[in-house]
Amino acid sequence: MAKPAKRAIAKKLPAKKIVAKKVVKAVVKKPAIKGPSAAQNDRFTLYGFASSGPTYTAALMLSLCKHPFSYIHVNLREGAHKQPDYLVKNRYGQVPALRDGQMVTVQSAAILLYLADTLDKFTTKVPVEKQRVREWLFWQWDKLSVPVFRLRARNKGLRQFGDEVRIMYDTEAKAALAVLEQELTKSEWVVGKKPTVADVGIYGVLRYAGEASIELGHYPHVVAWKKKFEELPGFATPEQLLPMESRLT
Ligand SMILES: N[C@@H](CCC(=O)N[C@@H](CS)C(=O)NCC(=O)O)C(=O)O
Repeated sequence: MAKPAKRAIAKKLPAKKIVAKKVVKAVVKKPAIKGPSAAQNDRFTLYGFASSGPTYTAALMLSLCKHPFSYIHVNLREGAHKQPDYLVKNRYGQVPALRDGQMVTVQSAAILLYLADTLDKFTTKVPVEKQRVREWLFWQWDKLSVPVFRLRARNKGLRQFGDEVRIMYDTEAKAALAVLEQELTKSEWVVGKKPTVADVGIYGVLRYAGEASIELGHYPHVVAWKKKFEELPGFATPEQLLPMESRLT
């Protein structure tokens, strides 16, 4: 009686071994599927300049989306942004520009909207919210970016204008901050309950408020929002994201 039972067990063993091998193979393959593939690594190339706020905005979005990107340093000081090989990428002769495969897209707010759509991150499916996000990005460039970046450029010695103009930009920046402060008393993020590219775009400007001699302490909701934004996974500073030379993935 004992012998046939032993034979039956012996016969089943090889079959069990094959199953076990297959399981091991599947486990080994999993991380390769989840991690960034070579194609993902190669996908985006950002052209920019280390101290450029709009370049930081685009790099920050890629970082928040945890998407690797190559970085090409465009030497603004040597006029590289006005050379034919760069003007083919950005007809406006400015940084940043973002290459996604064969396509190059420019204007940082448009880059944010493009990345939000293509990566399906920092966006919303609610049509009215989607429209609000666009409104805030247009507002940001119209009312916030211009005074903040002009004041910063003056402090850095990159632009010269007198006190009258400085006061005008300062007043404009304060008026814009009052609008944002008011909005953030009603809503946790700029649009709705989750961060969107509206937050990314506005943060990309207010990061430089100090360098523009703009005191954010007068706007407590803006300060709280800024702190919360800096705690988002993938957040990184301009210094962490933008080197002074090109960097390939
Ligand atoms: N609206 C543009 C502004 C870009 C911009 O002002 N870039 C600056 C560097 S921060 C630049 O390239 N300046 C050189 C120039 O305008 O000739 C954007 O958002 O991309």
